[in-house]
Amino acid sequence: METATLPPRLLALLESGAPLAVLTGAGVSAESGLATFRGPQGMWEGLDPASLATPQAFQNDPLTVWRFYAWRRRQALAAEPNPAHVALAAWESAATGRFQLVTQNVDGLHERAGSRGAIRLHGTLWRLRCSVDAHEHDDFREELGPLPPRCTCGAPLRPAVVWFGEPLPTAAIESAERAAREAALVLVAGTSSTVYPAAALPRIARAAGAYVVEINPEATALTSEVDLHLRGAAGRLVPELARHAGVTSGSA
Ligand code: BV8
Repeated sequence: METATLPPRLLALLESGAPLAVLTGAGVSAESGLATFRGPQGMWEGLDPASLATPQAFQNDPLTVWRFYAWRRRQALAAEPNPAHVALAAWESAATGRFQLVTQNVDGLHERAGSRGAIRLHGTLWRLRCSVDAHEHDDFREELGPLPPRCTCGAPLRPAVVWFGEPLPTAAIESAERAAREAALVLVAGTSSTVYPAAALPRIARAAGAYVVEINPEATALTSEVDLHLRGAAGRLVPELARHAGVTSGSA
């Protein structure tokens, strides 16, 4: 469906500035050239990222996991925020009502586009933490020398991301669930809706009465449960929805 023929209920929610929550996944960074997790290309040297994004992988082979994340950082540094990131940052600035961005992405592109209050469910590539006591370190710099870099306590440092099998930061998931419950409109963009507990958020919102719109060129595990599936790229559809909400700056 083109956004020119949006359902009246969605247009009313966009134009009224009703409380809005936006959940993004790796697909929102696809048009910036970053590989998605479950894309056809497999993310890294044919390895399954999910097999690398685990504490066990890090324990078994910290060097390979570090090389994976160093590659992810180089990819993210070479990427630019695309119109979806820019429109969401402009929307957050222009919103008169509640606007909450919740992202599963760790690439930092939302922040580089200007988003200030994004809830980062899965952490960030751009901070490190001790693999023993989890205290966070300064942002990563490539010239740290031999991989894996070591904490002052001697333990290997790790990226400050949430790996599979690890709990999400309590504050992040609780505030994301609250935003989902309080939203009148939820946009779910660029996610296969396969990773929990993030994938539960649109369902929490819908159960609380929200109108849920999915933005994705493909059908996903969520598609049968949303009010509207806008089949297409986030880089085109998110700015168009922002324009309907009266967001004029940024790429909207
Ligand atoms: C936990 C950080 C418990 C690292 C990531 C039920 C409840 C709770 C947990 C589970 C559960 N069932 C299973 C679990 C376990 C697991 C899980 O969900 N497994 C799945 C695979 C079945 N969950 C966990 O382990 C979570 N932890 O629950 O802990 C606990 C509690 C207490 C104590 C101990 C333990 C942790 C999950 C977080 C894992 N970390 N990332 C890193 O990034 O390296 S997840 C990783 O997947 C990324 O963050 C990624 O964003 C995320 C989700 O993937 P998507 O973003 O959706 O990306 P994907 O490639 O799948 O899809 C891209 C989509 O974009 C596609 O649909 C495509 O069509 C679309 N697209 C492409 N181009 C575009 C586009 N869309 C729009 N525009 C385009 N241009």
